[in-house]
Amino acid sequence: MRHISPNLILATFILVPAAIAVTVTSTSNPAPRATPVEPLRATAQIIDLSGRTIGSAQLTEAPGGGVTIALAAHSLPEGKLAWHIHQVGQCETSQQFKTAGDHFNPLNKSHGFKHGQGHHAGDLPNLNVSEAGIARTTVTTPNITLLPGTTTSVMDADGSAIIIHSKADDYTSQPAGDAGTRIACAIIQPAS
Ligand SMILES: [Cu+2]
Repeated sequence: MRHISPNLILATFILVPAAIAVTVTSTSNPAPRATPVEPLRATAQIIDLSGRTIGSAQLTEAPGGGVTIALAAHSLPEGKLAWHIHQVGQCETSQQFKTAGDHFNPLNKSHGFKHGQGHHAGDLPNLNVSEAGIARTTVTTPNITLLPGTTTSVMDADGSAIIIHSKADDYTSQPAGDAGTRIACAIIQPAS
């Protein structure tokens, strides 16, 4: 007959309930997990020079940085058109959208993807507008953020706007790519 140490028996009684207690504790109180964070979002309603809504853009902070802009608009002239993020969140039809200011350029670069000292944070690749006047695009620009308090944030004190122009951006001419007049405007606002 094997001799069982009284100490081992005692240890079993003490340690087993302790192990159960630990298990119960860890189940009811799981290790802290990263709280699922909703990506930052913004929205922008696009108006033309008569003040009529012709589309919208949805902006979403991209997981790897930057902002994805999904734009859909109609009643635009066919062809390639410039569009940019401009400095100020104002779309005044009576001012031909000029109060939206220049291109969003917090890093003081030159304009244009083809410029040696380019490009503005607000620069975007030209929009393709169909024969029916419809533009639909989704682009991710690494050059801006929706995170307030960041240098390249379009959600700054005076806001920002998306402007669509009457001509294509040549990606080199200063200060705005020889892109013609401003034909549509959208104030970027936090999505509710
Ligand atoms: Cu512009």
